Amino acid sequence: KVDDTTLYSGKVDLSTTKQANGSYALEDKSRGGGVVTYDAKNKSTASGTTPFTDANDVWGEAGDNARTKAAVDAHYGAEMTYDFIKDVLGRDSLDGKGEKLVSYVHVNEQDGSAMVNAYWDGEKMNYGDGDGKNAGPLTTLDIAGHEIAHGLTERTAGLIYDGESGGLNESFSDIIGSGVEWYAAQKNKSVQFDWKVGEDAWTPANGSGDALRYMDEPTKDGYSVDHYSNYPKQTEVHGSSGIANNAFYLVTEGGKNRTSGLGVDGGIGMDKSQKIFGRALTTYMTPNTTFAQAREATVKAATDLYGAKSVEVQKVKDAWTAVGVK
Ligand code: ASN
Ligand code: ZN
Repeated sequence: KVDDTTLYSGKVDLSTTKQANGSYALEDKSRGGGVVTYDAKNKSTASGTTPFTDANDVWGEAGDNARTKAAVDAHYGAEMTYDFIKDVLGRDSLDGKGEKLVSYVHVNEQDGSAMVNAYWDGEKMNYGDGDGKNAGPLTTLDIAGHEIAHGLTERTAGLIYDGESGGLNESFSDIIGSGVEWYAAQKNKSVQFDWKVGEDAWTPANGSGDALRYMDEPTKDGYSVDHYSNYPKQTEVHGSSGIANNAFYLVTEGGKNRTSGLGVDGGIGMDKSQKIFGRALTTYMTPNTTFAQAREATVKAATDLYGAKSVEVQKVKDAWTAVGVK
C-alpha cells in the first residue's frame, strides 16, 4: 500500500517485515538477498542490527518517532536502486547474485557532529543527517543511487578512485543516481526527475533550487569541468566527473557542450543511455580505465546492444567528441 511518507519522495510503498512482537521492521525480504535499513545511532562507525520499527506498518506518520524519517527515505532509495539495477541494467544487485543492500542512517562525523555527506564503505551505505543549513538528511533518491552505485562499480569495473578512473568512478555514480531518480519518477508522481544531483537535500532553506552537481551544465557548481581540455586543472574526482556526466547528458537528451559548442542532435533517451553506460561499466571497464577507454567501452556496449551502424553508436561517439574525449 502506498501509505508511507518520505521526506523527499512523497508517499511510497515500502516493503517491510513483521517481527515476532507484532511490530514491523525496515527489512525487505522481497528483493534479492534483502534490503535492510538500520540506525547508526549517531556514531561515526555504523554497526548493529537494531531495526527501525513501526507498530502499524504505516511509516512516517505524524506522531511516529522522528528518527525513522531519514530511514524511510534511505530504505526507499535502496529499494528503487535495486529495482533500477534489475529492471533497467538487467542485473541482480551489486554482485549479480542478489547481494543484500544494507543502509545505515544517522551516521555522524568522528567529532560527533552531524555529517553533511553520505558514502559507500565497501560493504554498506552510510548516510549523514546533514547540518540542517547546508543540507538535510542525505537520503534523496539520486544520492542513494549514487552511493549504492559505488558498490556496483567496486564489484565490477573496480575503477580506482583517483585520476581519470576516479573521475569516471564518480561520474558513473552520478549517472546511476540520475537513473534511479528517473526510474522512480515513472512510478511515483511525487518524484521529479532532473539533471541535478542531490537537489532535494541541498541547502533546504534557501529555496534556490541549487544542487551538489549539474550534469547538464557541470561548471554551474563553480568547481566541476565539462571538457577534457580542462581536465588538467581539475583532477579531483568530483570535479572531473563533469566530463563524463556531460557526455551522458548529451547522449541522453541531445544538446551542446558549453565549452566546445559541439553536441548531439537529439538524444536517445534514458532507458537506452543507461543500458549502454551500465553495460560498459559492468563488462568492459577495468580499474585503470581512462576517459578515452571509457569512450571505447561505451561504443562497444552500444554496438552489442544496438549494432555497429546504429544511431545509438553514432550519438555515443558524438557525445564523447563534444566533451573532448576522442
Ligand atoms: N559523498 C561522497 C561520494 O560518494 C563521499 C565519498 O565517498 N567520496 O562521492
Ligand atoms: Zn561518489
